[in-house]
Amino acid sequence: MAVAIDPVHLSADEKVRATTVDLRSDTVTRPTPEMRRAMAEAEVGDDVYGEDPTINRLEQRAAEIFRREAALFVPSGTMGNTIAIKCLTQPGQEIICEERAHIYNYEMGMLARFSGCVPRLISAPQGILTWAEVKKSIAPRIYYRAQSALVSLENTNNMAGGSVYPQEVSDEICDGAHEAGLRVHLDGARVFNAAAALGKPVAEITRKFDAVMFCLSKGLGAPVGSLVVSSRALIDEARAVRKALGGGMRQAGILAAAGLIALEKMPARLKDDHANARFLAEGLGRIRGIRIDAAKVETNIMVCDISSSGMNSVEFSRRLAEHNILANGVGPTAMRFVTHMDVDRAGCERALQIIEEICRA
Ligand code: TLP
Repeated sequence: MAVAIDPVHLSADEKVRATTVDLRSDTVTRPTPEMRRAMAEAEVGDDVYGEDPTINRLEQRAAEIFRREAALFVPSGTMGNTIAIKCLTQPGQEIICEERAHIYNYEMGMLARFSGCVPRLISAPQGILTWAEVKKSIAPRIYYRAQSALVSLENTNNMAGGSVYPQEVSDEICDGAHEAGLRVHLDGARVFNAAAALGKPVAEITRKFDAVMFCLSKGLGAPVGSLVVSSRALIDEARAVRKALGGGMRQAGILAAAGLIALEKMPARLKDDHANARFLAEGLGRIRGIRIDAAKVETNIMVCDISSSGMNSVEFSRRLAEHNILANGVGPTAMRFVTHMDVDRAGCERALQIIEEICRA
């Protein structure tokens, strides 16, 4: 008699993980088998001595890809932004950014804490600033006003739903700011998503910025790490600031090995995340109780309004989690959904089915 064999050998934990659709962020991805192999085999050295060959290669490749003089590997996007902004400002100055900017809202007050600067916030539809708005926010040159030193843009703009700067808009801001004597930083945590949406190389869309921070550990799928790219002089200074912040990482070539795969191979697949996000947004748009303009979802992030569902975002995310669908509230009645390499089309379909059931109930 044939014996029935159960082909599934998952622990209870693994079963939950296998059925969970995690749409909280693209930071949740796990390294691919190829990344893990590269990490195990990475050649390493002491990076504080500049002797880690894998980190040196990653920094060199980042500089080449962004067509800049130099790059610096840092442990996180927050540290990358902190270092770049410290190098681009002096204490007592003002930094112009959009009101939803990550550097202002989610980086523990680092502008004040490490650079001694204050933010000048601008609200902008879809989170996309224009030169006309930035120009109006520049402090007049009066002795009692903190002087504007830096404009910081975020591309894609996370909390505005992953919106993308048209290149002419960011170019105009950079040109205008430079003419006015200000410098421009890019929080490009997801600049590869922006490049994929625009169909242009990252080097082209970032060429006018003084410094760019980008993350390997978001859509590109690496477990850890970000880079700052800029001129040789700024990166030399940035290396010292990184050390002062405790970011000198010794044999971190193990991390850079995964980062190299993220940098070389993963940008090509971001369009799949964008297609899944659009699919999810269109589905959400058809569910009663949810308001979203799917046509505005350009990359892998969407923020929707759930006020007419009768639930707040805490309740909504708790109900979703009961069905192993994870998503974060980003306001009392605003939910954010983020697609990434560990969520496929079937996962999006399942999420939509559960959201529909919850809203119907
Ligand atoms: N963003 C995280 C949260 O902190 C909100 C996320 O889940 O999206 N810039 C931008 C635009 C970011 O979205 C993030 C992380 C960072 C910087 C900081 O990166 P890390 O988390 O590596 O410090």
